[in-house]
Amino acid sequence: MENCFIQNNSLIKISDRSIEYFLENDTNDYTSVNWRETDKEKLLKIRFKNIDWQHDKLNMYGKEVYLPRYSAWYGDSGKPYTYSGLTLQPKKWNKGLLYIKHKIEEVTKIHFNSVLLNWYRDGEDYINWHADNEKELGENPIIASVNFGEIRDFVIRKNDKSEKITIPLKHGTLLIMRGEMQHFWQHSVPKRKKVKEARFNLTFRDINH
Ligand SMILES: O=C(O)CCC(=O)C(=O)O
Repeated sequence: MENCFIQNNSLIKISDRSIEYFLENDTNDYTSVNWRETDKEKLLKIRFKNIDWQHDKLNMYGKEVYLPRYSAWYGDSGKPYTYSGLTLQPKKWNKGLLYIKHKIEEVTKIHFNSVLLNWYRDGEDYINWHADNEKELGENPIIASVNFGEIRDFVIRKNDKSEKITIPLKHGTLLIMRGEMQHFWQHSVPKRKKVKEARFNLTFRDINH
C-alpha cells in the first residue's frame, strides 16, 4: 500500500503526557473515572482544561443517536469542516495541540491547519467505514493520524471489498494517508470488546475553501 505508511516514534514520554493533557480536568482524577458511565450530563459538568470534548449526535433514519466516541475539532479560524452531516467550527489551537502539530510537521514536512480529535473510551467505541473525501480536503488529501493510548486495529478495505488490511496502531504511532488513497480505499476502527482502555486519535488535515 504505497499511499499509506506508518512510523513508530520513540517519544513515549511525550505520548504519555499527551493523554494527561487530553483528559486533564478540574473535577476528578481522570485515571480512576469510568468514562463509559459518564453520560452527557455528567460530562458537561466536567471542565476539561485543555480539550473541549463533544459528544455529537447524528440523525440516523429520523432518529438522533450519539456517535460512538467523543470528538473535538481544532484549527485555524474560518476553516469549518463538514462530515457525516455535522458542521464543526474549529476551536482555537492551544499550546499542547500546537506542540504535537509542530512535531508532526517536522517529521512529514507538511503543513496542517486543522485537527480532528477522536476519543474512543474503550473497545465499545468505534468509527464506521468511510473515506476522508470531503471536498474541502482537496483532491488527494494528506492526512497525518497520530495515536495515543490503547492499541486499536485500523482497518482499510478497497471500495469493491476485494482487499482488506488490518494495521494495529500503537501508542505513539504516526500513520500517513496520502495520494489517491481516499478515492479507492475506505477505513474504519471496528469495535473490539476486549479492549477496556481508552485510545485517542488525532488526524491532522489541511482544509481549503
Ligand atoms: O481513529 C482512527 O484511527 C481513525 C479516525 C478517522 O477515521 C477519522 O477521524 O476520520
